[in-house]
Amino acid sequence: MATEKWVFMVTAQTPTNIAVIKYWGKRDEVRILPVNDSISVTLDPDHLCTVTTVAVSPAFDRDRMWLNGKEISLSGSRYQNCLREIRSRAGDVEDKEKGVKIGKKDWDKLHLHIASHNNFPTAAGLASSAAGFACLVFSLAKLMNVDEDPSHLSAIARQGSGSACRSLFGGFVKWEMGSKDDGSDSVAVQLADEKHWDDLVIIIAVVSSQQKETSSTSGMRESVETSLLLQHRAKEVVPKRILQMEEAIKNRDFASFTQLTCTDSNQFHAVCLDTSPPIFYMNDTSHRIISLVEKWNRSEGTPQVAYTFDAGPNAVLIARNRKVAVQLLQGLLYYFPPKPDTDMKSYVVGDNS
Ligand code: 2P0
Repeated sequence: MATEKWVFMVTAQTPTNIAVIKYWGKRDEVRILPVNDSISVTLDPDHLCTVTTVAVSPAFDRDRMWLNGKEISLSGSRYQNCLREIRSRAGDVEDKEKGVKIGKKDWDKLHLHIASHNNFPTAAGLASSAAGFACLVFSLAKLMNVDEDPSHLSAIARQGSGSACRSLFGGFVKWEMGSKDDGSDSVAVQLADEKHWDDLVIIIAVVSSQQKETSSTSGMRESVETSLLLQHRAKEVVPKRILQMEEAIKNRDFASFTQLTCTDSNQFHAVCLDTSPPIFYMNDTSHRIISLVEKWNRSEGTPQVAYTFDAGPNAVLIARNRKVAVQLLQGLLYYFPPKPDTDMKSYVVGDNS
């Protein structure tokens, strides 16, 4: 390593993902190991995403991170676990022009500066931690020349936030819960790439951009401790649903996809209600959106739109094609006209048509 001052930087952009079969509940809180498999769709990288720049320099005296322009602490175990795992896999990096060579062992002595931005509300149930930790791990892996495939990187991102492991791939992604205590087989795998089903259009109706009252981490802990429905869901329901969803995705079977997606979202929120004390993530507007979509799907005779809600009131609506998406947007704007400050704004994301 040369002694003169230099900085190496990498910038990466990572989209968030939306689960169609939900992760809710951990069997190991430290390693972040789930009680069931989950399946998600990764959004178009140009829409809801995190952009992270990581830099290393001998001029830095400690690891530091800024999130949306504000410095945050890196002392928590989730950040520490990701940094440790990445550093332990770092390779040699050489820049002949700068005359700098960083050897594997040097990474333990060098410090990092990390700047991360979300282009959507943080902690409002739009999976900001998923894009955030996936982007952090991916950009660090590039900076440090980590020679691991995305599934191995996903096991590191998982230790930052469970859902983050699924954002290392595009398209449809399964997070396999794994069975090993060390979590080495709790990884994400791609089921189908982003071109496989590119008729689908995802619309996110932001019902509220406020931070949620119950974080996912504490909410799922309370559900694991108190909800009998969660036990039934994890053991009896999800394993069958995962197989059915894989089949629906493989065959681009929108009717089955919609039935499974909506039912799974509703069961996840039923688990939240079955938790003591109960957790309410959806609000009246969320319920009205569900009724609207259900009525429309029934009136058409075949499903046109799937809905799913995460740990917040915002609706993720998946239209079977662009024509349906246009009709859906018109319906949303008619029934939920935006009002200043309190309104519901609609964003079109994942328009691949
Ligand atoms: C999911 N959610 O599968 C589910 C559905 C919210 C509802 O993954 O504690 O932020 O960091 O592992 O990943 C949100 O949970 O929780 C989540 P941690 P995470 O997308």
